[in-house]
Amino acid sequence: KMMNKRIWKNYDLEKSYDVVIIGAGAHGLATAYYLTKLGITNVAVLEQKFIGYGGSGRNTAILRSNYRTEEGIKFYDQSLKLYENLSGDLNYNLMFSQQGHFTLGHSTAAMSGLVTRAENNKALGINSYILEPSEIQKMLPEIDISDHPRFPVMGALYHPPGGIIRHDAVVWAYARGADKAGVHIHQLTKVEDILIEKGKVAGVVTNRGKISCKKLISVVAGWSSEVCRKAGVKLPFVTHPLQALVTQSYKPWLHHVVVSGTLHIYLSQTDRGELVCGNGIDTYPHYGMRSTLGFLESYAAHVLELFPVLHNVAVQRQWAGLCDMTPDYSPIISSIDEIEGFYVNGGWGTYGFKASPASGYNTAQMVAEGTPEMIKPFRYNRFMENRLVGEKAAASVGS
Ligand code: PYC
Repeated sequence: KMMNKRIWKNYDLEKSYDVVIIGAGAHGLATAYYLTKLGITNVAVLEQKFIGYGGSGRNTAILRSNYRTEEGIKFYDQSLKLYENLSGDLNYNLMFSQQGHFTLGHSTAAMSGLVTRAENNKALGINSYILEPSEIQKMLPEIDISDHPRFPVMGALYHPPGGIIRHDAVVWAYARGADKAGVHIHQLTKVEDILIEKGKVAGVVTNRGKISCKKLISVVAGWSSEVCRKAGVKLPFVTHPLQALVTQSYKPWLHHVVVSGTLHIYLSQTDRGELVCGNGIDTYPHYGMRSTLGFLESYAAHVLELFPVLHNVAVQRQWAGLCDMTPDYSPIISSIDEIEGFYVNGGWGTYGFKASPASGYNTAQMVAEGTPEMIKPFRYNRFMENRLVGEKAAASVGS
């Protein structure tokens, strides 16, 4: 029964669905949307809070595909291409600005990592190349390119198709698309237990009642180990908060995304003029979502080394989100051999938002038709079989 009118509807909980997705962030909603494209519409998406409450609403909206491994590059390339057409597909203006993305290098070791990425990117058709400091200066006039900072800029990996998008709109648009095709999105619906009978998924117990299903997908960045624990599955996720901040609005000044792995910072400017800024994960694992003075101080100290011109900007808001990290800095997108019908999509670290379309697309394929080639490298058993997909050098500020 429909209870009110929004761009997605509220429904009573059905007793049974063909597929239940835990987590209504961009990945979960994209999975639901792409399932409907494959003809599977009897789907529920369960969300403990509200849609986009987790990482999808807390990230810094950066998109790029300049990864290091072949597996990562191909996957994020597919994601970026899906993003390029997403406003049209979902009929929703997502304000995707492909303004170009800099990863700065401040040491010979960092430059050698960036050169490897540039070469690997080029070999796979990704537009990404090395810039000299003088070329960087032309595109980022306010950057301090001198030898005065502790870590002078030695060069950059430049990736023209990278950019930023309106992250909330991505969540809303996928929610609307899935809803229109018949998916039930249940907010304030927390999964308390996972029911397994004779090695097969039988359903979930929620705070609103029990649901039977034969296929269950965990898509809960940050909370993956908690959800997997309910199914008795132990995977190598470790959860760290990642903090970010936004300044007041300033006239357009920064026209590209800038990342420095060495300084653990990144920044971009929104269409409204705010600077959106973040740095590395909290160094020890925890589930706290309060942002700290320590983060603010550390961000300010580091960003001023690059852009002294920012010494007077006013910070408006700061926050934290949860990242579940795997040992090789690549995700797990996998069926689980021990439990028929159970699928896990997690371990997105600090690089999950940009993966949302490809993550949803491939997860839907996996559930409907079997694991596509694109995501076979991301199966969970790679950790037992020594087939890691080492993306640490491309995780930007993930370490
Ligand atoms: O992987 O591009 C990235 C990123 C940006 C901010 C956090 N991670």
